[in-house]
Amino acid sequence: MLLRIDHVGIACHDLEEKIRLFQELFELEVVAREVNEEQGVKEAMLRVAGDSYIQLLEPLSPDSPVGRFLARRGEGVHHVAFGVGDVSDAMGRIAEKGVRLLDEQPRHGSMGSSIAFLHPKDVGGMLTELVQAAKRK
Ligand code: V0V
Ligand code: CO
Repeated sequence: MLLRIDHVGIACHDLEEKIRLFQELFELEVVAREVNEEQGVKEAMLRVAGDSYIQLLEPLSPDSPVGRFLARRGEGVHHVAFGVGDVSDAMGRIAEKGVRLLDEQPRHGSMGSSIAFLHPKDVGGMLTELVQAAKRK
């Protein structure tokens, strides 16, 4: 069902500062940036290799998933995202196993992807995202 680790999402207070840190430490390049109002984040994707990325996330407000996470736990790993071929199919198969889906429908994600989240309490404490990449043109 899973094709790869698509990205690891890192919550931070200052996106520009953390972009500089990851560029400097690991010589990564920013390949996309986006403000995603629905998810309450400003984010940047830094390519590690192939289709795997570090996603840096700054909250748009304290009352958002990443804002609440920062207040409670501070900066650090926020979620792990797995690449799947068909996100709706994967959501159905995982929900059948009793895992709570945080999204009823796939939503818009970074770089034109379709995404859905699984409840961390049902995945060993790991907030999990499923990602169907946009079709290449
Ligand atoms: C909360 N919990 C976490 C967690 N956030 N555990 C692991 N990792 C996290 N990131 C724990 C929390 O400590 C509680 O445990 C429990 O889950 C329930 O939390 P809650 O009180 O309901 O906290 P909320 O209201 O902040 O909601 C948490 C969830 C929320 C996960 C339900 O953050 C959510 O819906 N997230 C999905 C959307 C999202 O995260 N978007 C931002 C990334 P205790 O204390 O009860 O033990 S956007 C993105 O990745 C994009 C756009 C992309 O990839 O393209
Ligand atoms: Co993500």
